[in-house]
Amino acid sequence: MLNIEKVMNNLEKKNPGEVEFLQAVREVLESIEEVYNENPQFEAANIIERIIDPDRVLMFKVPWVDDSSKVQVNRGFRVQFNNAIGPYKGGLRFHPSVNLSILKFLGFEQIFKNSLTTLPMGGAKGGSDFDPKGKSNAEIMRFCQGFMLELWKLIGPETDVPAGDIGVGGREIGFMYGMYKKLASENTGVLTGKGLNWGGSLIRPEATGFGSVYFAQEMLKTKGLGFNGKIVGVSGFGNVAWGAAIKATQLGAKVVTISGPDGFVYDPDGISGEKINYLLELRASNQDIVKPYTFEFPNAQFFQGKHPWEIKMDIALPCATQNELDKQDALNLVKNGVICVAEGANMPSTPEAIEVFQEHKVLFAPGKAVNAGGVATSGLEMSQNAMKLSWPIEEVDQRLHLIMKSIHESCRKHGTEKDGYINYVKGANVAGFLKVANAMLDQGVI
Ligand code: NDP
Ligand code: 2IT
Repeated sequence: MLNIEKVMNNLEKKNPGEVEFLQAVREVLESIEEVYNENPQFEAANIIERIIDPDRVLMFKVPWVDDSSKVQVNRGFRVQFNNAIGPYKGGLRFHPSVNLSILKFLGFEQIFKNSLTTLPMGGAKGGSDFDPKGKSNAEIMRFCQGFMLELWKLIGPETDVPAGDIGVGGREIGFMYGMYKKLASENTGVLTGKGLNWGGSLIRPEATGFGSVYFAQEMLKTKGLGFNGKIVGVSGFGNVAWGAAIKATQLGAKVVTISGPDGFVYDPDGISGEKINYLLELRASNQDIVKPYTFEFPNAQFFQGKHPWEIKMDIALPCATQNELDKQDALNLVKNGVICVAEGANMPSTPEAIEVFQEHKVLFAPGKAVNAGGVATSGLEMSQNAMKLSWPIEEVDQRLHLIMKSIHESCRKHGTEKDGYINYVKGANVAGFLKVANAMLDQGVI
């Protein structure tokens, strides 16, 4: 029988203070307890202890020279968590907050997310505490090259395929790919999110946001609803927020918020058209702020240091970062009649916030299901690279759409409760876990 408290106590002893990692593991254990106990073969093979420890962690130093010729030092990581169902796969995050706890939580979540996509990909994550804010293009290039000088030893198109995450987009992938290619003397799909002229896939930049909205569409359908005419609140103003705003607008919704670490912007006219393009300019400026949006579009209001969740909205899409939506935010959303909360970011809602949504029977789905379209399209990029061809936009979009529908179906199958309410947290964790755990059983103790 699974003794969650015992497992968590041991894990805490081994990983002291790793708050985000412990939070992610507890959520999965609580969801899978029932199915784990029903299948004694999992306990016999000690699947739990084997799945909550990463296969390996690489930590390395990245010295680089800034524009004033000063030598800077950052720390780099790659956490290879589990490769039972395919090569390690997951993004790289460059943000000053990056530490082992955050990368282990993200790598652990990635195991189940990748399992849900239907594609053969294991779970990994990596990154650095390097802060891209205010850095020149040349500094970013030198850092990315220094980072890859260490990382290349551990990765390869059939072993581990990194991609982007916070602070890592097309530009950084380009610099890292260039260095990998030079070191490994091979031109393969070792990173995803590549440029279209050198092996990238159409739709990959939009995929996480588009997929999140496709998933939310399926959630709404279970209530006979859709995006048309709905008010949508988005947080963040990065890659995921941008894609989500485009797709929600295409489906007839009005997106009224974006946010950054400085606060949030409320635009009652809707963030569409040229305003969405402006998000790209804001990100490219390498500044840490969304306030300038209100200088460009004066009908919009800026709320310093606040979260968008106090605004009345039908659909909430948190697309910024972990633990950005707390219990009070959830209570505000519920009070204002929110219908659906779909996590574009990884673990943006705190456990207390999730409880509020579930108690009030709000449609709520976790990042590992909702945002899986990003890594799924990375998987499609790998397939195209392996076949040495590229699919047209319609084909990638159609495959992405089908994958999101299939993930929704898995959540429904494993998460529907007696009263008909779909517990997407449980559904996603159970479906993701079963595939990986069964693969581990098949492959023996390794
Ligand atoms: P970006 O770097 O493009 O954007 C991240 C956004 O979140 C920015 O608006 C950023 O503002 C904000 N942000 C970052 N850290 C914080 C913080 N500590 N407090 C408040 N705001 C913060 O990243 P993505 O859009 O790629 O990633 C957003 C989320 O989606 C992350 O949780 C990521 O793990 C997840 N995700 C990304 C996928 C992808 O394909 N890119 C796939 C699946 C999930 P600023 O940079 O100014 O701090
Ligand atoms: O969190 C994620 O799923 C990502 N950042 C995307 C990973 C990937 O390999 O495309």
